[in-house]
Amino acid sequence: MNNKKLNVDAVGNGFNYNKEICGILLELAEYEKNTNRNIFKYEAYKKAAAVLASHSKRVNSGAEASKLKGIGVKIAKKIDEYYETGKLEKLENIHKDGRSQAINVLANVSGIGPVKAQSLYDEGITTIDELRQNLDKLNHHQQIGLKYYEDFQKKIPREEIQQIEAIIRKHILKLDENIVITICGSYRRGKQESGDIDTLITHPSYSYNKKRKKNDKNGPSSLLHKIIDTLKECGLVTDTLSLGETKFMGACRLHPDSITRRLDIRLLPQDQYYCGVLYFTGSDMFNKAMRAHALEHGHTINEYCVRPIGALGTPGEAVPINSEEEIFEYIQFPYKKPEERNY
Ligand code: 8DG
Ligand code: CA
Ligand code: CA
Repeated sequence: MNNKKLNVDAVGNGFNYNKEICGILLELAEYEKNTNRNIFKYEAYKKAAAVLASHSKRVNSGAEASKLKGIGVKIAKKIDEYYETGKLEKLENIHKDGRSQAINVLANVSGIGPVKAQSLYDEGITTIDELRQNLDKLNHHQQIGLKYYEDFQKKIPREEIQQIEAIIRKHILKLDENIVITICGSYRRGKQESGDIDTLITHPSYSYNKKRKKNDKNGPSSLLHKIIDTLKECGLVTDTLSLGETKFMGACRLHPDSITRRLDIRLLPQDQYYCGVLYFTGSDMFNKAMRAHALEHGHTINEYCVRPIGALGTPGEAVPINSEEEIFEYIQFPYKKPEERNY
């Protein structure tokens, strides 16, 4: 679960006829996640917002909205209240509630989740400035998140990601020309702006199924570490939030005076690469729709593999996958180009 702020423009594809209601529902979603830690309600509000965002016309009443999948009686009532009075009492109260507002702000720092945000609040920290006076209460990731708090809130223009991608490619391919690189997320879906840079990498000799020896020079850990070292040397990567065997989370920037950006790099085995590319391309809503479709067609899919579901309901062996298209074929879902996955 990530804590980036939800954004009405991030849901749906094309024009949003229900932008106002979506904004309200996304605010309620944030409130449920951060203040109440109620992930069910968070998901329900997010889903309702996504359904309304992709609806082809403006809904004029709760009754009309409730005909859509994912919008129940309670949300319908809120829509009516908003249309009738021009506001929503629940949201007015949340806005007046200092605790909720403070927790929302704190939970927007990379690395600070709802639990940490609440404990900071309970210790009397309510603003970013106060947090900056209390660095000792934060771990390394959270300290870097705070250092770049303002920068990380800013969206990254597509042209800037293109430039960053070119640098990543140039330096990584110098290490080994067989490395495969795909920038996924909203960038791959063609969006003009993205929240961060989701990079997936694989190498033909790194496979999940082929057992490898310990300390193998081409094993995952040494490859990812080499990649990060190279990207630091060339000046692109400035900070590390976390670095494991297969996952780097960090910060990068084009030039010393550019805005600092969030960069994630994941190293995947080549036999799990396309499931990873599909998953990390998203959108989140598209993934949910695709998983549901897969189940209806006797398969279970996740970020690693596609597995048929047997007669007893248990998943079988992962099927070999060599492209994203093959995943769509397996589950009989008409192929959608990345730009068509902005659900
Ligand atoms: P953005 O960065 O421009 O805001 O949008 P994004 O690229 O679509 O979102 P992201 O948060 O960077 O996540 C990348 C993809 O990972 C997302 O499109 C789909 C997949 N994903 C899920 N579920 C989740 C989840 O709960 N959290 C995150 N961070 N990613 C998820 O399917
Ligand atoms: Ca992203
Ligand atoms: Ca991301």
